[in-house]
Amino acid sequence: MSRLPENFLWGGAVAANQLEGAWNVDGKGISTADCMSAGAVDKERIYTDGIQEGVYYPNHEGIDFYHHYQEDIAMFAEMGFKCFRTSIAWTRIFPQGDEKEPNELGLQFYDRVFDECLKYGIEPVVTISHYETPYGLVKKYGSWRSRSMIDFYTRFCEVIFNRYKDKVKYWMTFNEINCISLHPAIPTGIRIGTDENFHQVTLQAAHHMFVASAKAVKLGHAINPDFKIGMMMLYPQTYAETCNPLDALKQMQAMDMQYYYSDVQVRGYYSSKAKKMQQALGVKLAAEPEDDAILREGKVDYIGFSYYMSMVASADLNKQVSGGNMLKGIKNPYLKASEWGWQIDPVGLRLTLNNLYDRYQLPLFIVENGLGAIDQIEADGSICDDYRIEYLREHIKEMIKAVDEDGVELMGYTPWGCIDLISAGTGEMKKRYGFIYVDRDDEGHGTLARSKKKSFEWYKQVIASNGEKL
Ligand code: BGP
Repeated sequence: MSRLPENFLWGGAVAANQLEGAWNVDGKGISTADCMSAGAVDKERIYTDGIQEGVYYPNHEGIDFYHHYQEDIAMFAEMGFKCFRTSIAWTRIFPQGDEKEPNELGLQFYDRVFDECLKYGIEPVVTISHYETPYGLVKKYGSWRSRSMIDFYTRFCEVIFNRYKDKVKYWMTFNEINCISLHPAIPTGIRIGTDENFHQVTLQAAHHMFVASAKAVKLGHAINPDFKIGMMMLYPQTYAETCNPLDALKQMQAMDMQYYYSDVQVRGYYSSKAKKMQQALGVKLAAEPEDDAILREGKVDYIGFSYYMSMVASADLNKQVSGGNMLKGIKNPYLKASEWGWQIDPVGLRLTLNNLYDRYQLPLFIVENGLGAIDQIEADGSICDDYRIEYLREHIKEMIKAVDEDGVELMGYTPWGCIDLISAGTGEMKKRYGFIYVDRDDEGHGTLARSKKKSFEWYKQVIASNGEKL
């Protein structure tokens, strides 16, 4: 007897910009992700102003999923995937972002991808905007700084909802929407000047994204009432460093900043606390009178989230550090960390599921989880990634407890990077998450051949047993 629902959506997750490659093929325009350089000396990537000669952009080739999707989806099917989370590259559909009519060749690519999934009974789960924005919109309008983005985004949604309404049921409006407050350039291309109030810029952009997301939800439901349209956030489970009430207060405030994003999308309004936070940060939102109604009418159907690690909050400001896609911070003496310093915390996933479900009472979907690691290829070509299996096994155990013992409503689980791809934070290939190895290195060399890691067979039995054989 399985402790998870029978229709539980096991699968894997990727994002268009990190694996498709073919960055300028079939009419595709340039996106912000196409302007992300490889990791520099400090390993953080740099967002360049357009594409510059002599700079290496790993996203340009990705793992060439654009031409390998059939082979890759066949391998997902072999593992028994029930769903596959990917995103639609906005610039395949609207190359500059503000065209009136979409690019038919771009639309056809996703027809092929979704048809291939459906052929195996794999349900596509689509992130509408995953860490990329058409560069044309950045240049011309300043990206999400501008309210005009709402119309470009909803037009994009209208086109893809209509086109794929019989193929795709599960959608998410923005990947890790709360990350705009950590690294705005990656998803939006927004650079914030030293003379600007960082929060004014990011929370104003977020307001535009909230309105756009809410409009998309309403529009999607009108096009197909069966659509399930969710939000997606990065969830940094955070502990107080000690039982000092001041540490507890810091912990609460750290989470308030994250809930700022989910509250609006789930509840459909800014809470009184959110408004106080705006004031305290010196933020004055420019909004239109209709925005309140739009937010109210566009509440999401479920909450998707990514979970990789947990954090520690301290009242001692000297201890707080954060940077890039990596949420570096205070060391938790009870936890081990990945090679990239991400603190591994399976119980934190159970807490996360409880926190979110208690707060919102909406179905949850773990749409990213996993261990980025350097894989060694043995002489016989095999890859024995026991560390990855252990990471996933321990997280799945806690996930099952949250469902079985705590009563959390959970739709599915899609580990990140089910096939090796470009790291969003560092641009590296060597930071791998996949069950499927891709022969490609950080300089872009390799045959792109796919092969199974040990975790491939392991995950296959996990799915076949609905989480009982771990
Ligand atoms: C999330 C992103 C993904 C993915 C993942 C792993 O923040 O939604 O796009 O990349 O993190 O991060 P990284 O690639 O930096 O290891």
